[in-house]
Amino acid sequence: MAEQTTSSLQDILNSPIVKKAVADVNRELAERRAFQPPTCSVFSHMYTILETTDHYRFTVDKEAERQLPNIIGNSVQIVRGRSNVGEEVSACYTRRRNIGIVFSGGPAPGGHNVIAGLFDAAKRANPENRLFGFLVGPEGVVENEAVEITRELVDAYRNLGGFTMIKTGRAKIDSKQKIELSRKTCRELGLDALVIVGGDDSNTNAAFLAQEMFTDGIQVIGVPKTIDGDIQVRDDQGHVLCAVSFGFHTAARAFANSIAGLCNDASSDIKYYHVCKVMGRVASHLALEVALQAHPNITIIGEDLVDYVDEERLEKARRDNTTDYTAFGMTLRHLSRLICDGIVKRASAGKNYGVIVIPEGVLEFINEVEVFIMKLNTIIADYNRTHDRDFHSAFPLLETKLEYLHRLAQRSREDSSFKLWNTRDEDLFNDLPEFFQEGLLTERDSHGNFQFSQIHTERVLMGLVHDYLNILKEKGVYKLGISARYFQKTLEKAGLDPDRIGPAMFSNYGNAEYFLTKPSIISAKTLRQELERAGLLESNDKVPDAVEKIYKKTVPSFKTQEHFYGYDGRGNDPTRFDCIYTYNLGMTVFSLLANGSTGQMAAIRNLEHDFEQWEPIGIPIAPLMHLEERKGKLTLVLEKALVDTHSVAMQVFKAHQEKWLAATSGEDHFRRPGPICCDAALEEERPLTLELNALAPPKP
Ligand code: FBP
Repeated sequence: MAEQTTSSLQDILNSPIVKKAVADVNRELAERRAFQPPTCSVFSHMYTILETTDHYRFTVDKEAERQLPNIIGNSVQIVRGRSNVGEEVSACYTRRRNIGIVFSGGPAPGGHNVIAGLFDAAKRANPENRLFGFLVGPEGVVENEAVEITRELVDAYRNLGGFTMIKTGRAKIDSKQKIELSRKTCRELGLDALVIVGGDDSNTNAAFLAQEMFTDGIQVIGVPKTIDGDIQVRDDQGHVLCAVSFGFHTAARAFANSIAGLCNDASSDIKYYHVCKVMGRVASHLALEVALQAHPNITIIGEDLVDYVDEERLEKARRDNTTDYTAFGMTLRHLSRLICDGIVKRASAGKNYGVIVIPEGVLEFINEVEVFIMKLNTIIADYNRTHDRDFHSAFPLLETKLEYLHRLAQRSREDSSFKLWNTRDEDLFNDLPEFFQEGLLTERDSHGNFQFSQIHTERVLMGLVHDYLNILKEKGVYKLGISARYFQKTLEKAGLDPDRIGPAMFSNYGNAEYFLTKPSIISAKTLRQELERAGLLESNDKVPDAVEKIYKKTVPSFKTQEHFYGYDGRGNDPTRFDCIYTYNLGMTVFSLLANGSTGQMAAIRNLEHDFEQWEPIGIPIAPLMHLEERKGKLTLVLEKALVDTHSVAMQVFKAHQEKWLAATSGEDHFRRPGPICCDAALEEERPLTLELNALAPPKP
């Protein structure tokens, strides 16, 4: 008997259905790997050359000029296709090359295709060209940990998400010693060029390495990667050179698709507010794209909060003949009230559910938090500089960190010149919930950036929202509207006259579609009082069951489910847009290298237009750099592009905010962006923000 079970299990395990179910390679994967992204027309030629243009101008930072003399004079280069070139150019283009490539920072969908595009272009120019992948990010460069990238390896990862092939890391080549070690690695491997695929910080790194390795004849090219979408390049006249970094479209589509599922859930079960924190370390590009893709009821855009003015406070100050500086700029409390406003409006239309999108980096735009982050960044950086131990190992517990801050506050009392952390800071900080204090004191990343993904922004905000909704409930402002039809039906069924009870219970009884109980009715007791006052009940009468039932339905209970959309989306397999974009970026990298460029960032112009208009280019990195405070020091970096609140995408979003809030009778206006696939004609061609902004490019 036992034998028979074993053999029948063996038969089952051998069955084609089981084999298919447990195989690592399924049809979707095979189809993805087989997809051949189309290439820009210039790449159909045997050769490409670079046309340097001075059409694009940049205001150059003096410090960039001083620190990056070898590459500061670079200009924009346009890749042009040529079927024939002179012998010298041909020899240079096809000479044997060793190229190293490294991923830096968080994964972004499409990275493998940058490698594939570069590999294919390099092998086409000369089959003896070799490509090396540095392992686990820039540390691999410093420590010479590399693998040779073969055709088998490339084929295994074509069109696939993640940076799995060679992994990634957040180390930074930011000291003389690390730069020297990197040069040594490049020399040992006999590299002609190094390609750095990364975000703003990593492209900054690329510029410094290009500067340092200039005399070695080793070229360095950057590639704009980050799901945050904050590498966007325009010249001084506002000409768009790089509209978006790769990975943004996929991450936004993945988030939007999941959030669309939550929109379905919320509007089916009608009992939850789904609160979705969406990645984006600082800028809210992802949240804006998600809003356009899925139309959630409330979306906060960090950049939109900066110029916020609390008109009510201002008015009160005017009346009192005083000045209220707290009326300018957004505070956490103000923001929670804006969210409450939307929730209360929806409730009055009978909707006790919805979807709220909060960008991960929203706290960057909240004055009070921003001040804390800046001060704590400086405190941590100062401590690390002046002590032998790192701040976080010296004070591993929140308690010990707070003690240290307390000592600083005491110091400010004794020494008036010490202003970094005073007793007011301490009082305000002590008012914050413990998990938020902990979040603000978490370890900064290797670039000295505050790690917003590590703190529960949505929890902080929603805590305040909960508290304020309770206040509004007590004030009789936050109520669920009762549909006129339901009220009538329920009362008539109980043999009661709706026209007698209605005016006593509701402040808007009559023609409204949703009736709202009077502000004075905030409990069963106050309901009874109103009915008595209207002469509908004697003091000993019981409130009719039907009326009580209706009343209970007017009391909202605010229930939330929190979600974080980040790591899942940035690990998603790329959209068709990102597959094509990145493959062509890889080919652009090779064109830049084969034509001798260094200190340039590979990019594709006209991404916002049809594919036929895409134009591969090289953008000079050095002229884009400026001074910014990092780890408490002014440092030369590439500027992050924030959401332009005057852009067309933002205007379109704002014009639809009220509609998508849907605080009216009738259905919500949710949109279904659909799943990601790389070859479907159905999939949108590019990010909506890109398409919208192309309608009217921003003014310089
Ligand atoms: P990059 O800027 O390196 O592309 O990373 C972006 C990002 O995904 C942010 O959206 C997020 O805040 C952060 O990385 C998360 O960092 P970590 O991977 O260290 O948790």
